[in-house]
Amino acid sequence: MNRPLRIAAIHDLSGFGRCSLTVILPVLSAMGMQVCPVPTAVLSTHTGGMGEVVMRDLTDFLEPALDHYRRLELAFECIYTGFLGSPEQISHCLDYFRSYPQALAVVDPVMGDHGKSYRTVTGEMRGRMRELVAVADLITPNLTEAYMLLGEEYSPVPLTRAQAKSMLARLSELGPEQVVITGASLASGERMANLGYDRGRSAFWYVACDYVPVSYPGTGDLFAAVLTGALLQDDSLPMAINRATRFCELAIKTTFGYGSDPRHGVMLERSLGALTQREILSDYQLL
Ligand code: PXL
Repeated sequence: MNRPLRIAAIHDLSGFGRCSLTVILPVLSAMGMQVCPVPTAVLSTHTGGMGEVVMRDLTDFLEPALDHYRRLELAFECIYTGFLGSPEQISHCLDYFRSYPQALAVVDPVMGDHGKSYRTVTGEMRGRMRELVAVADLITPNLTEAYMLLGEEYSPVPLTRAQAKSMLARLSELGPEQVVITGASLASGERMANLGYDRGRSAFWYVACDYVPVSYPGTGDLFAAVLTGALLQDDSLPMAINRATRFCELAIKTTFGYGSDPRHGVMLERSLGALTQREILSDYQLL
């Protein structure tokens, strides 16, 4: 193929605060891929603590945009969904996945964090998110979203290896061959780790990272974008988790070092160059 891999990224566009499309576009471009943004909503900022947000829902944009791409006979190697503005958008995302059955189907089930739902996410959306997960090849919930998808109450108690494996396997039973849970603590002492499962290989992994006592919005989007880019570059799942974890750690520690307002997100601009390197990373562990 004499063109870069092409990804349709169905996420919101938040003007300030470095999340969703404003991090996904630069990350995947730096990794050598062409991202075609399909915005689900336009917001003045993300919804994490910056007061009254100005939001324009773009539900009625998704389907006509897909029709246009079909008329153009555009090919996509990956369809990647994230923050959605309304329950109907889930049906539209399903149409994108159906229209490109050969494309890698990545669902980041963006619904909440730290045990709570984001304010724009309704009960209906939480329920219907399983329909998207059912058709995904890969899902990337954080721990809060993993509990939501399983219909279980959130618990911040560190997971034993057996509990972590069970969660990953049960999420995979909802549909996806590959599952990655971000931001889990393990009872064996890892305060912050990303966990992965590849059903085809019956293999579980984790990559631990340094704990930083500040939480930045958009790091889940950053992680999922690097992970997707790495898989599209033919990294194995543990290598891709490794790459995404190390990059997020770099961006987070850089930002923490500057002491900037956490609500402004991570200083991606200072870290992006690292993504152009493609050395094999192999400091993942078997879970
Ligand atoms: O990073 C997740 C995210 C995406 N989009 C919007 C958000 C958030 C998290 O707060 O508010 C609009």
